[in-house]
Amino acid sequence: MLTQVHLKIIVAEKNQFAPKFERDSYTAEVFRYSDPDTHVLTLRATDFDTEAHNGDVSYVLEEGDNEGAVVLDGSSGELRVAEGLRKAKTRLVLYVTATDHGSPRLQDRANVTLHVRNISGTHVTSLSYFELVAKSLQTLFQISLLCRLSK
Ligand SMILES: [Ca+2]
Repeated sequence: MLTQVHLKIIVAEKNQFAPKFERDSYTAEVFRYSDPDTHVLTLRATDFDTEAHNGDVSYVLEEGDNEGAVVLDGSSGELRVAEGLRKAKTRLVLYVTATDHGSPRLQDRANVTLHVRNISGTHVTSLSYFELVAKSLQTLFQISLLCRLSK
């Protein structure tokens, strides 16, 4: 008696490349009283595998002094403000991983240093040092001119 068996063999590409973050470390400043869900920065890792699972990347906030200050979107890598930011330390160091979906899974790690400011300083940081000095001198000149005129 002869039995016929059909086998289906799926050949998958090997997971050759680990995801690689654009940088080993990221730095960002964030205003302590930002609204929850405010964008902080987006982490990106590139994986050169062309097959879907091997090249798909997920992001995880692994450890660090997070204190619930930020949340990380696992698919997009976007870091956003969370409720805990208002009570966080002024400097937080977080560790994130980018892991592909291949077998075995490969990953990369990066750190994020967050400086939590108590004052919204966008108007200050948009000026250079020399612009700030020039504006300060201009203000002092105007004050001294007003003082002389009022005498
Ligand atoms: Ca890969």
